[in-house]
Amino acid sequence: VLEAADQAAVRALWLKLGSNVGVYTTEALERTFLAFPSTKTYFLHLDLSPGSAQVRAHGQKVADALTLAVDHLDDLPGALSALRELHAHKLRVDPVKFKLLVHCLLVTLARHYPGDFSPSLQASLDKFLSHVISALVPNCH
Ligand code: ZNH
Repeated sequence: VLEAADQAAVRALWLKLGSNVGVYTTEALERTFLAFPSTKTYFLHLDLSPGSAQVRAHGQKVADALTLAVDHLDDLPGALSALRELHAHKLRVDPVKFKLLVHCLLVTLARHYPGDFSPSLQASLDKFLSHVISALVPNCH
């Protein structure tokens, strides 16, 4: 479980992001597809062109899952168990790909919140997102 100071930092940032979490996860997805094209293979059934409404809709779903995680920092594996099943068994996403998306999300947030993005906020967010990955990927360590 995330330490109290990390939890507080993540909750405070999430409050600040407000209803824009979906905007940033969408930008993170677009960056992931550009920087790591192998991640696109999971989304061949979607329109991946810049500004695509389908990518935005998917970005919002990922955002909602992250917000759910922020609301359940004491039990991420429980909160994300259905999504873990989905990604492991149905979508069969390579565990490595989660780190690529998380990397792009950190870059996106650093770009939009440069004043907030201290080394310690980066560290807290990185821990939070590592916990999310651990909850989503069976045996990822
Ligand atoms: Zn994922 C889907 C979340 C990562 C791939 N996802 C999904 C969803 C969600 C999510 C919420 C929706 C579900 C339903 O609908 O039910 N993811 C998520 C998160 C993360 C992720 C939170 C991290 C952090 N994914 C991921 C990755 C990949 C993926 C990395 C690859 C690369 N997903 C996916 C797919 C899908 C999903 C393919 C399906 C889509 C459609 O629409 O089809």
